[in-house]
Amino acid sequence: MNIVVLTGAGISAESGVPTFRASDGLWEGHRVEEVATPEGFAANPALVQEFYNLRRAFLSEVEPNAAHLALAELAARWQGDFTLVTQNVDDLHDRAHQQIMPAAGFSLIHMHGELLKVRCTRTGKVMDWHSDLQPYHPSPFDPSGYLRPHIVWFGEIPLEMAQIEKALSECDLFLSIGTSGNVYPAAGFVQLASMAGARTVEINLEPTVGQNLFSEHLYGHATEVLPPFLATL
Ligand code: BV8
Repeated sequence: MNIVVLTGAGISAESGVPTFRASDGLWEGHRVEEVATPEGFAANPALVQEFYNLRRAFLSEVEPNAAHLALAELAARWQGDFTLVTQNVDDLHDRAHQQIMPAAGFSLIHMHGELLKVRCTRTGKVMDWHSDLQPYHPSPFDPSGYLRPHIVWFGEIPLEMAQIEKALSECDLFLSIGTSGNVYPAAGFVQLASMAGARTVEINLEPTVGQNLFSEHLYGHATEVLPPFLATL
């Protein structure tokens, strides 16, 4: 039995990490185009680096919640392949699976990158990074390169797509947890899982735009509805 789980900002909401699509369409006070696109970074690197510096620093103030931990408990006892794909750039899943070790066959994929990693603009090399980046932060990998957040911006290609698509083509169960289903290609994963014949479940605070693509639905706060549901698996 192979499972693919897709998570979004909603699974981190109860840890205190703001979700993205607040009603005013702004993202922590900024328009997405300004702070989450290569063009925005080129136009105003100081604004974009500061936007990510603040979010990177905030991680030290938050902890994994019961939903992250329930997924870690499932991964510890899961017999088949368990692919956890997150759109989130926080490290809350990583910390949950460090607290509760997963069984073999587990993979955690950050398809939109990670706040605690940076990338050289010339060599593409990635390294762990926990402090601030300056607007034009010299790269240790190449004198003509700079360090940018290791984040997939709009218009950029998400990470590990081949691995994700392979897992979806072989999965028996697909859970989508805490995502509004606005952003592609993640929002299309449920269709790939369905084509593979998987059981698909939408688990979210409220129905999403893609609700009809799922065979089952479970609505409520992730920390309340996820642990009892995962216990049935
Ligand atoms: C790509 C990193 C080509 C940045 C992010 C027109 C139509 C369709 C598509 C497009 C289009 N124009 C452009 C596109 C493509 C574009 C896209 O989809 N745009 C959308 C906005 C229309 N996509 C891209 O550009 C992607 N790249 O397409 O490349 C390609 C594709 C495939 C193969 C080859 C080439 C790149 C997208 C990545 C952008 N980067 N993040 C950063 O984080 O700083 S996306 C960003 O949104 C975050 O990663 C976030 O995770 C993601 C999705 O948001 P959600 O996680 O869903 O968060 P949201 O706030 O929206 O929803 C939270 C949900 O939780 C809500 O439903 C809420 O009800 C629920 N909730 C809240 N509290 C709780 C809860 N649920 C449970 N419990 C709770 N307590």
